Amino acid sequence: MTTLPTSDTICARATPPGIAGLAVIRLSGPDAIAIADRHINGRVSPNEAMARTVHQGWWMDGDVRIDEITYVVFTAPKSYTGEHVVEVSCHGGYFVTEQILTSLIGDGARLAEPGEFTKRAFMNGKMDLTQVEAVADILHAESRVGARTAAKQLAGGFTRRLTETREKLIGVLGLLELELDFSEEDVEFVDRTHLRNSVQEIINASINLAGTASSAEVLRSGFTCAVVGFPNAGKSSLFNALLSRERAIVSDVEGTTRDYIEETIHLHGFSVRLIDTAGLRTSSDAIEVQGMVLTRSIIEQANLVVIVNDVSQGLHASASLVDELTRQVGPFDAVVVQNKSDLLQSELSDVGTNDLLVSAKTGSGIDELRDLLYDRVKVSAEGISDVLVNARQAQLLQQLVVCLRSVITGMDEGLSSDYLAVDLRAALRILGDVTGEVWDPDVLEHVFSRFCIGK
Ligand SMILES: Nc1nc2c(ncn2[C@@H]2O[C@H](COP(=O)(O)OP(=O)(O)O)[C@@H](O)[C@H]2O)c(=O)[nH]1
Ligand SMILES: [Mg+2]
Repeated sequence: MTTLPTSDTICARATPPGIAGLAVIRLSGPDAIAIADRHINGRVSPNEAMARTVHQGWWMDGDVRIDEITYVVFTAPKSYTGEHVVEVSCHGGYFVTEQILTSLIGDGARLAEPGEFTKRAFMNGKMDLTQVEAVADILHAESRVGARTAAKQLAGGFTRRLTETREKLIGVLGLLELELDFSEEDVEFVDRTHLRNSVQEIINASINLAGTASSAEVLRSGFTCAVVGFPNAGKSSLFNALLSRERAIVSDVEGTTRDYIEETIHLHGFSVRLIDTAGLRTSSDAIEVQGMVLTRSIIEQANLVVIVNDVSQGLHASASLVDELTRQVGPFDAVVVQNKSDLLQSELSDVGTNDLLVSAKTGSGIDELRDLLYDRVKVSAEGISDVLVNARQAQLLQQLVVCLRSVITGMDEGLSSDYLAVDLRAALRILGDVTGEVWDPDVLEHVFSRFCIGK
């Protein structure tokens, strides 16, 4: 792998600023231990401290005691970054951490850029790009399942799969190259059916994996559910009922919700972004019209649309709205919720088993609606085991499939092994792009843009 020399020593607060029990400050680079040594006064100094054990001491600024701390020294290459690292735990709070950082900078350390510790870990071969991406996913995970899956990926789940694929491809390439060595004799001693099957297996696995990208996005960013309907259907009331608090204004004045309101609820470890939208109707009010335009774009981006129907107006009172929206934004995944069931004088004769009768006012049917949402989120996250495929990886997997399909077509057309080898080598290069073996500065910048300072 190409590495960049990292001659300087970086420092940052690894925990968020503010009042807290503890804060952690990280120092990484060739001078990390020497710099820490100048400021830590304890029974054991950082220079003498046994690596990866906790020591106690005082952080000093000249003769002034700044804070009582504990610290751990990690000597290169056995550290997160692969360099000398010192991690200092001090008391949380703005001023202590600020003074410690100031003394580090005064001694020649530089404040780290976002993600710079992890970037050094990547450059020093401590992790591949899929693991770097897993770190970002762990930091941002919007669901318990997402965090767990990202942890599996950090542990090398994706790396192992890619290594297996690479080994298979190298095996196929090796056989073809063997054939090339004997090309004079015009023999084809490699069993083409076997090769074809091996390549096809990789194609199938890559298609499946690339196909999990949208599920992974749900685990990474949460499931988006838009609450949509005619004015006064009870959208804001239903939104509040799902949140279990009065968040949106409820009123029988049509057009009350003009903007959209967003809140997150948690369903058994999944987070669901609920969006209460402006009611859809013909209006001449400019702000209300803008709200309706927004609603349409929200529908386009939502994983699920909950159509709130005022059942007192009839079971199918919102059918025209669904038709109109489908015409405007194309097909979308929706469930119809029959609200205001408390207003029904008698049982509805034509109520179907799929009709969800609720009352945002009395709370009846709300638990069933939550269960339904949970089922939908669960389904949308299916197929995920140990990898959270992101857009960058999905795109590369698709390119891999194109290359390998061309190998299969070549075999079917009876192309000679040197032609097939060209596509196989291209496929291997793509695998290298996934793991970041060959990296592009723009790709790295994109990957690290999701990191915070101190990671
Ligand atoms: N009886 C009854 N009234 C409801 C129910 N849900 C909402 N409402 C009433 O319907 C009116 C419009 O509610 P709101 O939530 O603002 O509707 P939105 O315009 O769709 O957001 C208000 O007067 C609510 O009190 C319900 O389940 N039962
Ligand atoms: Mg409303």
